[in-house]
Amino acid sequence: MRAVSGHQVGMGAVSIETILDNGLNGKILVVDDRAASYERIQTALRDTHKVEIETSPQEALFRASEADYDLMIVSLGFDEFDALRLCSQVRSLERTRNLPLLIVSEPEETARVLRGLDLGVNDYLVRPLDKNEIVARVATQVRRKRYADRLRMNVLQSMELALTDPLTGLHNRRYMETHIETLLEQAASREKPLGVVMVDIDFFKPINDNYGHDAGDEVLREFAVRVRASVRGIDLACRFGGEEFVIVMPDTDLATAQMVGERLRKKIASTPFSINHGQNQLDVTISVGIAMRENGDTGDTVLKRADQALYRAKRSGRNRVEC
Ligand code: GH3
Ligand code: MG
Ligand code: MG
Ligand code: MG
Repeated sequence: MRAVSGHQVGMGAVSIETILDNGLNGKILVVDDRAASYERIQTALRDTHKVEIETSPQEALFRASEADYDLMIVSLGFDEFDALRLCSQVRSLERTRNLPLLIVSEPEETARVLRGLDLGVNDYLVRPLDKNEIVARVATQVRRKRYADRLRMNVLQSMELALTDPLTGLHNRRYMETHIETLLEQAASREKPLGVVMVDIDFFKPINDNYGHDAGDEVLREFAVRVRASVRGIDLACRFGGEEFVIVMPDTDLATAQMVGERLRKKIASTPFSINHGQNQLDVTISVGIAMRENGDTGDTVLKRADQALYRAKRSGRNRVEC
């Protein structure tokens, strides 16, 4: 079987609220191998949706997992293929499990329709197909899909917000405290080193006192930018408290952790911070304490040793790295 390229209808200028609420302009994949059948569906939907046709169920599954469709319409009348198998595959794949499914059946196929509904098919149409019914049922599914997507997005966003520090965009302490336990377990089971780098800005309170709280915030934001530029993707950088930051570095030995700490210290001390929207330049330094994972460590114990090293860095004059 050969894939037939779909007819596509331009979306035009439509407001997002219109798109969300009227169930129009859906991206729809029709899976059917008989031209007379899919052409009828295509004709009914072509003015209000972007319709693509696919004659091969295997291809359809592939396409649905690659692109974000709003609906898949599957005809039960496939000659050589169990269309319900396609439906159950769509439901079992991670990438497609939320894709709405609408099946098209013959009047005598009630048993298969019921099986389809059991498999998680969302709705069905019975031949002969009525144009208005196609349009109405498709709109319902497209609308539902968009509400579900929006809901999922909101949930993800609020989870993200609860774990992010709003000032710097770094992870917050809560995120770090749960995540460090996982990283420690992984490091222990793989017998790999793990470094914890704790950083505190030196004499930060005078910055607030002399230049104002907003200037202090600017320093914190710029500091986070420099931290991000200094760590790898697998490192976990977080704002631990007011002007205190922690970087957890998996697969990192002491020499490397010291190098990272030293590089960050230099990066802060060597380039002044711009505050009050560029009006003033401020020299800032940091003190850094490093601890390495030991057997039996919890997040608390390794963070405590990093904090003690940080305290030594402060005591011995600041703007330095201790471990
Ligand atoms: P040290 O070198 O010993 O670390 O001295 P320090 O002044 O940096 O330490 P201290 O702990 O006395 O002061 C930290 C200050 O950080 C006090 C607090 O008001 C300020 N701070 C905490 N969170 C924020 C914030 O979100 N924004 C600003 N602007 N200041 C903050
Ligand atoms: Mg302090
Ligand atoms: Mg400080
Ligand atoms: Mg502090």
